[in-house]
Amino acid sequence: MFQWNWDSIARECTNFVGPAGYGYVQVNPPQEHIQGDSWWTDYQAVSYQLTSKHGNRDQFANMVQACHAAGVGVIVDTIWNHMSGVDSGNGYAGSSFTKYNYPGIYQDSDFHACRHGIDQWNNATSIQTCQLAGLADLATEKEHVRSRLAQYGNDLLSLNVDGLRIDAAKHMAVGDISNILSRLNKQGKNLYVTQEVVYGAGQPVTPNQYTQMGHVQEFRFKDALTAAFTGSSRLSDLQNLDNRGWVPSAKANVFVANHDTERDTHDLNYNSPSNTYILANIFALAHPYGTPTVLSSYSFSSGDTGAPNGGTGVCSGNGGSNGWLCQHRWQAISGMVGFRNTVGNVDITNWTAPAAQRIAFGRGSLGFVAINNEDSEWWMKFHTSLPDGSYCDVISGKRSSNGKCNGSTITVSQGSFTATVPARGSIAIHAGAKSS
Ligand code: LM2
Ligand code: CA
Repeated sequence: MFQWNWDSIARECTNFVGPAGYGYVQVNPPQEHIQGDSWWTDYQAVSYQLTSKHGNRDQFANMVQACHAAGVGVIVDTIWNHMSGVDSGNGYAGSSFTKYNYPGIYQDSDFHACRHGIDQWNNATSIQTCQLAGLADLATEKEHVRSRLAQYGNDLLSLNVDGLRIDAAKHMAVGDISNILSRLNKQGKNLYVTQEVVYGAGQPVTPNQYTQMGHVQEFRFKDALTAAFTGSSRLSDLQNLDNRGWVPSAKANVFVANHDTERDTHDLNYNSPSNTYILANIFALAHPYGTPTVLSSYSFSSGDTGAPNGGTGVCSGNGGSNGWLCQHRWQAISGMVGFRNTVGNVDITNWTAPAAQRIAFGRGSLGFVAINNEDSEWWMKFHTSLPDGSYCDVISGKRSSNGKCNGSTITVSQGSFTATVPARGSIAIHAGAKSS
């Protein structure tokens, strides 16, 4: 829920996120940050007070409670690698600081001696002890720094958060992250951890090195989807994703876009032509590889532009309003969340790919999806293990409370069905959305 403030996330958990079946919301960094309107001020930590442009400590705690009441866990974007990158100033809550001195928290000796940007991407020491985007790099091997970061993590846990996204994990040694995590008072909680380790060809710090601490964001999944949906590689080659040297499926956190990649013109985002962004999200939710994250964000003309509507997220129906996109509500995406929850971790069955940009596959007797990334309709007889019966296509609509589909209905008979998959479109049916 990129740049949504705490009060609006609390409402959206109740109104949509919980009922749609999402497991978690991921929220932006809640700690005090430098002043300024851009979204990225969040990533320049100034103190660990939970006062930020997204709300205060009480609002944060209330959001966690509201999301829990809706059956949704809260994952917090957590910055352990660095503090700010500006010479001096006052933070959002008023704390004064200089780049290497945060009174009462850190002093100069708590930062790495490398005081310039990362300049050797073939050298782990440079990647992990020099400055990412010029941000003062914490000496995460030091006792004081580790204990202070753990104190921050424990404060979040005391407010009942369910997971952490570890920002810039690649820029911290594995041993530093595992040490800090070992200090957290989980009290029996199965804390979800997802680590941002951007794969870089030939680099010495790799995503696979981080799997012992939790999930790792597998950026190669996003790269493969971008290539396939833009036509520079074949969609039909994406059946088996577990034999490519990526992090093992059970450790992979995957996505089509995150808040960084949606600002990169080489990647897919809501402006991508020919419905490719939606089709790629359908693929990510349909394919068993990894644990998918759906980005919900806002439209922007400049990459720096901060949230619309003062950070209060608003959606209506299956879409967004006031500048918010509300991707999590889009029919195809929320429909596929139901699909994912129904099919669980059942393997792919009945894979068929009659053309490079046309694929269809089942998930055993629980679901079936077809994706047509061509500019013409695709009519076909599909073989499926779904039991005979009528199913709501969850891409074009949903199952209403009266049991009828408000989109198209697909009837399976004796292990097959015929359907027309729209140009640059998709159909998906599952056992949790039968029509009566
Ligand atoms: C991340 N993951 O590792 C975040 O996902 C990403 O959004 C963060 O960068 C980055 N790491 C640091 O946490 C963003 C943004 C940068 C921005 C930083 C810090 O993409 O552009 O850098 O947050 O706010 C900005 C300026 C940059 C300047 C820097 C330091 O854009 O020009 O560098 O602040 O003042 C001198
Ligand atoms: Ca570092």
